Amino acid sequence: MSRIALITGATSGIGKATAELFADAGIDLILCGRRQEKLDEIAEKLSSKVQVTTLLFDVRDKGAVLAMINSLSDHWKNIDILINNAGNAHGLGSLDEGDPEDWDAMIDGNVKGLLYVSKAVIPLLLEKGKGHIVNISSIAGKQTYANGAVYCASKAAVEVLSEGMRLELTQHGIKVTNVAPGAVETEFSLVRFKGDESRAEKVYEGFDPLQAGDIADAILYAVNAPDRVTIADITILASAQSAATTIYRK
Ligand code: NDP
Ligand code: 8X3
Repeated sequence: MSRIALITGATSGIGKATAELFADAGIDLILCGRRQEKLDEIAEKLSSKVQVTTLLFDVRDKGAVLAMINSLSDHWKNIDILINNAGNAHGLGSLDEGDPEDWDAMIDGNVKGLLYVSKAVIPLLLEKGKGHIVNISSIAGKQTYANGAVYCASKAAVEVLSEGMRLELTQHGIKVTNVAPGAVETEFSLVRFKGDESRAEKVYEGFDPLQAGDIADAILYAVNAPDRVTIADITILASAQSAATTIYRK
């Protein structure tokens, strides 16, 4: 029987690439995001391969998260895999000059949003007595950099939540994988720099950055591991990157 994966942030970047790879692997999909037209486009493309449904919600909206996931039919509630991927950086600035609205977006989305989605899905996995949660953290959750402290803090929280989930859920047959990518060329920098395309492009100039599909490959590897194997932590850097902010550019 095919598995069902719920992927947050499926409209772009890593989430979208994961949806595409999962579809190739025969995994049915619940695609979540805030842009319905993107969800529809991706769902239409992938529905020739697997069953697909979509949920429109902002992960920061606790009520909407719970209502939308609870609105799934019994068939779709039979979730095997949760990919907690939705998130972004907002701004790049010092703590004295940073915009508290950006801090709210990062803490509310990357941390509280991940918690709300997990709270809605974990009971479904517990009922099944098995499942797999993959949390998308970042190298920024392991290494703090100047002007990114709030984003780094939000991802450090994801690292801790992955550990906490593993401690609580292993006994119930639920695996937890933490994935920490380095620089991946997605819409991430465009969002961080509020639509400034030339600033976003500069982030990936002079080296070969990771592509979303590279992270999707690692996620598929983790969810395809045999029952006896838990891939607990995966850190993936671009080959030109030796640390969060150390990148060798030509
Ligand atoms: P993208 O900007 O391409 O994708 C972000 C996704 O998250 C979109 O689908 C967006 O969908 C969704 N999203 C963002 N905020 C919310 C929200 N409040 N509610 C619901 N959905 C939301 O970036 P990436 O693919 O790169 O990012 C995916 C994850 O990977 C993030 O958690 C990011 O922090 C992490 N990451 C990225 C790295 C990189 O260098 N790119 C490196 C390390 C980690 P929509 O706008 O439709 O809601
Ligand atoms: C995204 C990677 O290093 O730009 O999480 O923060 S980084």
